[in-house]
Amino acid sequence: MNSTIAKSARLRSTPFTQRIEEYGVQSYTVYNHMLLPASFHGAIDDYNHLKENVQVWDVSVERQVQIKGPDADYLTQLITCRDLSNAKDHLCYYAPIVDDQGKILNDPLIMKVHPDTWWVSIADTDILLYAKGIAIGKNLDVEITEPNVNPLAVQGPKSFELMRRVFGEEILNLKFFHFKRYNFQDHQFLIARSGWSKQGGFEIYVDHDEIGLQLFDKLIEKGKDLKVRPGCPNLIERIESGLLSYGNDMDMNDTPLECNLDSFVSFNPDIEYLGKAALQKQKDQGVSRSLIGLVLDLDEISVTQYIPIKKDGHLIGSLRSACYSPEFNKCLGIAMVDKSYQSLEQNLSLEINGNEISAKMTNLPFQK
Ligand code: THG
Repeated sequence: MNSTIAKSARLRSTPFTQRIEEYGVQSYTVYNHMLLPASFHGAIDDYNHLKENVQVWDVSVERQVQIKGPDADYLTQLITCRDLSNAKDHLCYYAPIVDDQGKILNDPLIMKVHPDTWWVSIADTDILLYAKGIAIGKNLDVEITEPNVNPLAVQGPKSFELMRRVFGEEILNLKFFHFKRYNFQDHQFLIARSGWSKQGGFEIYVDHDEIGLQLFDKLIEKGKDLKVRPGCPNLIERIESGLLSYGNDMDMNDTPLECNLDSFVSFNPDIEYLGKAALQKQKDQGVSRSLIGLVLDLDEISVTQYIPIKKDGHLIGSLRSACYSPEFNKCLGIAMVDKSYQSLEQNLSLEINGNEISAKMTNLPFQK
């Protein structure tokens, strides 16, 4: 199939789309109604390059839902099961958003960017609408907007050297999941030591289109000898690293406890959020299924929808993401599997795609 995506204003471009195209983006996916580059030189080439060098990613699709006003603390806590009561104004919090049944609606990073203002850096669902609905229903004094913020991620082992060249020595003091404001062309950008890879790096929250483009060009120019390239989140790298992808590995039929996100679920009696009672009940009873890693005896695999997993004719779960892993020289999968069928490190024969496949279950993240 050689079809392409028909672009329109509804399928939003980003301030960097023109550059991304000049640098030869091969394919896009759609995320938060916006273009997200999906490959530049093919998955394996992009993967190898990311693990050795540095890439600049247009991750404008990581939209910020801004919650501001006197009730901002209350509303932000109400929609997430993570305890934000002591949230610091220089730290990023991975914080699942859940509904009244404790099901995951999104898995953003949340940051308190000013005393009365939060940024919810969302995955691919319309959290602005959810937050507005709750604010209206509860008559809260908040303003909920999507500011013109378009993150650029600088990822890869050489990201530190590249960022040092552009922002100065001081950027190297920024610790993992901390954020701070740094100057470029007399403009202050909020920069976090974060990003959706485990190769090290930063995310720059670009809130000025024109200076943002100059910044993009400067990163490419200063990184020439570091072999910098425009890039994008990489399926293989993120599966090997155990980074979960909302909409792929989990959706609104799953709870954080079923997705091994227990450490981001608060049962502190002083914390109030939607879905807490349902999650407390599930915790007390124990989950009946959970996400687990699969190491598959296959040369290649591609998952574009949940694939049923059967054992002796019984449906025992679904395979949700998978790829061939150069690191493991096998295929790795992330699957939701009934607890009663989970057996670690044993070779099992599973029926996947109608074929009997030898698989080993293993804890996430994958260990070599
Ligand atoms: N950065 C920003 N916004 C985002 C993403 C991001 N929005 C969409 C999506 N990614 C949200 N999901 C994740 C999932 C995992 C992580 C970040 C965002 C992540 N996890 C670390 C890990 O699993 O090791 C750390 C988690 C922790 O210990 O707190 O980085 O990437 N701005």
